[in-house]
Amino acid sequence: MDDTTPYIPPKVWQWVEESESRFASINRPVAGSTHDKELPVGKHPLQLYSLATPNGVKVTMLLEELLAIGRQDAEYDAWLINIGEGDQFGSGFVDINPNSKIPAMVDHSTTPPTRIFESAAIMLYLAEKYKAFVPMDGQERAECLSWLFWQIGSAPYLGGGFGHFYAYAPQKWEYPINRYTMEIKRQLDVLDRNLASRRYLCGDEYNIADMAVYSWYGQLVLTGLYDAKEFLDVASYTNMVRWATEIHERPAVKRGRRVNRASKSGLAERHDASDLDALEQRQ
Ligand SMILES: N[C@@H](CCC(=O)N[C@@H](CS)C(=O)NCC(=O)O)C(=O)O
Repeated sequence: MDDTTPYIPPKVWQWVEESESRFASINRPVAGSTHDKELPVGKHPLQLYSLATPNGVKVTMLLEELLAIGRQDAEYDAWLINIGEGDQFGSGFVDINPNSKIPAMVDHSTTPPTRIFESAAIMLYLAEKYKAFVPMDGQERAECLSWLFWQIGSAPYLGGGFGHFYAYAPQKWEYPINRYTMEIKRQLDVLDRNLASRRYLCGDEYNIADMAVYSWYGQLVLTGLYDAKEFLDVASYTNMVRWATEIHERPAVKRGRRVNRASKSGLAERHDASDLDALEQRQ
């Protein structure tokens, strides 16, 4: 790309395979599978196919929280889907998520098995199945679903917008960085103002909305997602930092963050609670 020549869009867009972007090997303008690959199935009814990105971590956080409150029937197998290698385009994965994105889950306790894709749909499915971490009626439920859906609508501006142009794009372009920074700082302010008078997003109870929002915005302010803590002046969102820190330190959240993480501090695959126990003991 020559930055000095203004881009004039052609009449009809044509796909020219990128070479510069770090996502060049996975970006495509069409859906569907690229290769045949069956998904493995483990011993538990719940089979998760995912990766420890913020969208993946939300679900493993919830599963670990369910286990922590004694729901042993929430035991699960978590299989690694390496999106950098194109695993999301394998035929077995596309069968359970035609949108080719992690996370996706299959519940084999139903006949036929139930497939669920989209992280918030998976969270709601699990929270309703186990009747935990979601208010079942009234204003509390409306508030929880509002913040849960807020996360799904807002995070693409953070990941696909701000994160992409600030951290991943081949060059730093001022126009998109300004545009998305403006929006992300507005979103952080939305959260910070809400948390000024509430312990959790919906009030006194921790629920799936906190888990979903923490996985993106909590990790942004605490762990340096996109290495943008200073640029975004995250420390100024004091209520956010207080809320995120409390969630970050929960034992189940620490466990959830380690699942489907192919590094020394994590587990590429998880098939039993003892897998995480062993990892925790080693560190
Ligand atoms: N709205 C979806 C977004 C899922 C998503 O964007 N997943 C990313 C990883 S964080 C992915 O699988 N990307 C692979 C690709 O785009 O090919 C959800 O909440 O589940």
